[in-house]
Amino acid sequence: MQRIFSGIQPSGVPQLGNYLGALRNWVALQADNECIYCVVDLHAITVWQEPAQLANQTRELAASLIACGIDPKRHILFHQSAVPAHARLAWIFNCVARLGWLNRMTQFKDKAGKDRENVSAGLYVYPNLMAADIHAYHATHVPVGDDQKQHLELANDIAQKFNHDYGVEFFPRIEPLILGVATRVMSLRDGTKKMSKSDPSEQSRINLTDDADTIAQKIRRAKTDPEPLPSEVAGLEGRPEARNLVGIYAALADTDLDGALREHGGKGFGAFKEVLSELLVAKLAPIASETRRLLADPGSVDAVLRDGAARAAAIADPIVAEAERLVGFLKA
Ligand code: AQP
Repeated sequence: MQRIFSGIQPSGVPQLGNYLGALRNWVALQADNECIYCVVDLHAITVWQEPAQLANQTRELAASLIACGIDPKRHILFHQSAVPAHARLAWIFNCVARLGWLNRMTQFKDKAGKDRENVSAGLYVYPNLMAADIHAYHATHVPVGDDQKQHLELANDIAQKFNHDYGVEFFPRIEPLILGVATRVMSLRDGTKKMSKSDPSEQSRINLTDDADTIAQKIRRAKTDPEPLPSEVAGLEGRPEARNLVGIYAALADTDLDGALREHGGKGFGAFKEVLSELLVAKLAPIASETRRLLADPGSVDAVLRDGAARAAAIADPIVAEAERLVGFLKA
């Protein structure tokens, strides 16, 4: 049994990339592992979140996760701000990580863009908090989308430096689990840009709460090129939008790019988009309706999170207390 940890930000409604790159794998990993899944609200406020909405988004995301198949009874589901161990260890890691390491983080560069001077300091040290999230549980395996690979390498560097500086073997190495065909789902409007819940364009993504008509309309309007689909994967070269739609289809149909093209190669996008919409609706509509059902009783979702936080703290508190002792903090 491996201990798995992963998180998702309540920075909006979860989107198809979150589902295919992460959530679907989170669900599958529950069969053979001890899983700890976290709605990372501390991470979310690294960019502005309306206070009136953040609590709702946290609850709604938790409901979506349960609707996707996360089992909060057999595993742990909680929100990050309810377990102070994350912030305590993150501070220690802020003092272990080197500025040069953070300067290389491509997600910071992408998110800060040209406005570097004006983004929060939190956005810059985001990877240190992410390292703390994982190491606070001595988790060894972390299922994520492709975009988080660099942050996990940094989490290993931080653990290694901590162990070296304090002369211990305290934090274990972690392994990223980047699973499936759609490890990087791209925007429906621009095949070179990652699909994101915070993209200002609603048309760029499929939300896990979208109804059938909205899904069909977004897929119909998705950017494509005029050529029909190729019959072989090599024919997707230089066609990022086509590759993205075929990748989404393959992931949902439990096949690979070859399999999808064997089935649909030669078709025009009109016909292929129809098949893809039907598959999306079949897979996502049950998640949306279960999310709505759970949210009809918000108190019960909050109770799940409270219970998860107590169980998460019971694991993380002694580990973080030991890290603090190793650092030399007085434990009176
Ligand atoms: N487009 C994507 N394709 C595959 N995986 C993705 N993930 C996110 N987008 C894609 C994976 O989803 C998990 C949770 O992500 P997150 O909410 O913690 O942060 P993010 O990666 O920054 O996701 P978003 O949707 O782009 O959020 P915003 O817009 O708030 O920044 C992670 O495992 C991630 O890899």
